[in-house]
Amino acid sequence: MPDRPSRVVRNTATSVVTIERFIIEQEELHPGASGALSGILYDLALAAKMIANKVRSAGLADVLGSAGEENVQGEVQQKLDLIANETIVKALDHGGRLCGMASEEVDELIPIPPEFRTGRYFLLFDPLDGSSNIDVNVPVGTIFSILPQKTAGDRATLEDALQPGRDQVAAGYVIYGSSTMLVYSTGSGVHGFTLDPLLGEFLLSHPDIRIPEHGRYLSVNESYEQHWDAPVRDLVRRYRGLDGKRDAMNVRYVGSMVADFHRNLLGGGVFAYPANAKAPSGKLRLLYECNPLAFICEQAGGAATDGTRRILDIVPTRLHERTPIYVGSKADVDMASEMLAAQ
Ligand code: P6P
Repeated sequence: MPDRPSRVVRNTATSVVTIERFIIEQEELHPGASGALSGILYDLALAAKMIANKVRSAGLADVLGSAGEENVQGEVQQKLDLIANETIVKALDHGGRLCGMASEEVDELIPIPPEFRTGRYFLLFDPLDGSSNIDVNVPVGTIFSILPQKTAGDRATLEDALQPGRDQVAAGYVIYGSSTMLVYSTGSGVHGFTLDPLLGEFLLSHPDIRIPEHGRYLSVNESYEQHWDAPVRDLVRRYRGLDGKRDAMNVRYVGSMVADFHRNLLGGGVFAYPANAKAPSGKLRLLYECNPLAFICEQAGGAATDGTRRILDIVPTRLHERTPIYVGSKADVDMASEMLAAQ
């Protein structure tokens, strides 16, 4: 058996590496890998390209505006939400690698059709996060989380979905911004790929992303200030340098979690969506928004808390449950834990 490389060596300045090549190289570092996880990642990359095409032409193809229906979140579904949801389901339901899926847009578990083989992974996703921004051309994103199946049957049950985030085997997101990027981790660092629209290929552009220990940016919606508890207000004042205890952070908030998170991942910062009197559990969903981004952030050297617990240690009880979240540069998230734990 030829010696297996312990890591892949390349000149990141000149090497052209497609996401497919990268996935294969990563799989080769795990001798026992079956290739199923690689197959899921390939299919997610395909779905991302298809969604990117729709998002890019949204202003032209009359897919703007709401579909007039309400999803489980009680939000008016955007047409692109539905298209993105269907794209992911159809790209992944027949590969024989999943035992089931769950989506922000669907109340219940999404079963694998009876005519298809199943596998031992469970996929959760937010097909188009920030979709309320679509009509005004603010970047939106897709977020995904992959869990190992826990139950013995060939189809998932709710128990397979309700696992703490620390059990994820992979997580990632796609940001449909000035360029389309796919960022993911399988537990061996965080890697970013930029879509070359002419080639139709995701190319490795950001190998081994690390988030700075101290952040420049604060992403929080301060219009909720009057609804926050006093410790949260004190924390945000601290982040903004208003109590003289630290340098002021630059406030950057576009109202699209993937866009705000991505900027902070690359430049350093903290994204905060605290609980407030109108949303006592916060707004963002644990399973398919907070867990995957917390996994990515920790893999990049950052941290994520709900104020008192590590996000990845929260044991879910409901598919669409929400949680407060402070995620980003470790020193800044630790500050949140220190100031809020006392509350
Ligand atoms: P608010 C978009 O609707 C979303 O789910 C996230 O992408 C975003 O960070 C958040 O809600 C914005 O919420 O209350 O500040 O408008």
